[in-house]
Amino acid sequence: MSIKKSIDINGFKHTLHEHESFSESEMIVKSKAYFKWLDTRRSVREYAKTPVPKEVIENIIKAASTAPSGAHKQPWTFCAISNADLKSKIREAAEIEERASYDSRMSERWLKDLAPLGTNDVKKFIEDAPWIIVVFKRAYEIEDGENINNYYVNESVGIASGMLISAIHNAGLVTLTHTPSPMKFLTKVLDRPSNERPFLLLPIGYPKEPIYVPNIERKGLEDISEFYE
Ligand code: IYR
Repeated sequence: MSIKKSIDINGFKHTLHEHESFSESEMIVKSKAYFKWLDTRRSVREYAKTPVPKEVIENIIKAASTAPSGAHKQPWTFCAISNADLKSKIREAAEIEERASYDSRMSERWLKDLAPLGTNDVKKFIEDAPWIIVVFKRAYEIEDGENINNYYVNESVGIASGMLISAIHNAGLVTLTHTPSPMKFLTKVLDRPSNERPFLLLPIGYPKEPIYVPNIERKGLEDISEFYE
């Protein structure tokens, strides 16, 4: 019997998916290599001003956009900024919020938890990195003047952001998840529509050289998992 290239399920077209699977030993080798490679990723706070081709950023965004999303609504917009004036405006506005946060809005405990990571209110990376991507979540779509809510927006955009970070690492570049709070200024500076809310800001580029990162360790498997066999 020949396998059909496409079939109808409940009135909707479904296409034959050519899935590639591996032997158990190949799976073990591949999954271990992938972990080892992801484990070399580090958040970097100081960037070289070396340019990165726009095509790389386009590919990284396309990789992120393969993320699954609630009802496949793809509730994200990735704003990629290399324009120096805009980056300066964003840095200035981010630092106003961050100064207020570090000076009075964040608790003593929070500041103590961040101390080993060396974060502060100075966000030089926003200007130094050749690109920044501001990820916006699309809370709803506007169709025929009506607001139509998207589904599982935080989950969807969170997954896409994780995939974006992996794609950046795969390109041999570095990033950092910057979360200025509140982030409303990004809507204004980037002139985004009312259905979009800023989610995350990621500088993208090469690390400044030499670069040092905090001497921190990841939790072990026994601390992050429970197996029910
Ligand atoms: N939003 C601030 C503070 C900050 C908060 C956490 I939680 C971090 O892991 C890192 C920083 C900032 O972006 O600096």
